[in-house]
Amino acid sequence: MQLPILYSYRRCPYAMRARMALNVAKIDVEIREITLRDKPAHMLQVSPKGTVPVLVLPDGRVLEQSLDIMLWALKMHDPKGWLHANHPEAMQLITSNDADFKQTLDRYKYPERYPEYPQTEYRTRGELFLQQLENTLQAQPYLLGQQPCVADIAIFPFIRQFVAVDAAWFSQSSYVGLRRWLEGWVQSDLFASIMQKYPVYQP
Ligand SMILES: N[C@@H](CCC(=O)N[C@@H](CS)C(=O)NCC(=O)O)C(=O)O
Repeated sequence: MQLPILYSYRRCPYAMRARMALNVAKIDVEIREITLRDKPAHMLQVSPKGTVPVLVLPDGRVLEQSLDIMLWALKMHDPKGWLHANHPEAMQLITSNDADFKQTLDRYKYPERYPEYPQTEYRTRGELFLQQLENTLQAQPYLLGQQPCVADIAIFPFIRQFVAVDAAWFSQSSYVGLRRWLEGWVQSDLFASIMQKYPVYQP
């Protein structure tokens, strides 16, 4: 049986969330680990924009946005009810993450590329989103309530990256709920299973 092909990059947060949804939905895929500086010709042929993840289905359909891959996988099979939470609210949070927060994250990670402000300014801007999540996570274990949902999975890889810029700062910060939530995901079996290493795909 021909498996869907997932072009992926292990450390990419978008690819992480796609791999997590596919894993939970129990959809087997052929993972093709790429390097960003030398993308396979087939990947660029089916998805010329050149970002990962890209999912190529056996019938030729191509999903080239991580969120589309997540939603496609979970609509096929959602054993943990990740789509059952308040969908518009989940999508709103993901949009905030993917737009404003991701832009700030890039600046905080690479301040030398954005010298108009010091790095601390980018951290302060990112903290607007951290504080929003913290307010929620002080009152409940997950972003939309008592159970994890698609928003937790879609957002946590980006928070993980933000925190990794200055782990000492985060460990001493007042984000108690956020720390517990992040730690839970980072230590989860799910995360361990999608972070296993693959050799770079050789066509
Ligand atoms: N909107 C896309 C963004 C994906 C994305 O930007 N991925 C990065 C890696 S984290 C990428 O492939 N960048 C292309 C490059 O650096 O050449 C999605 O959600 O899938």
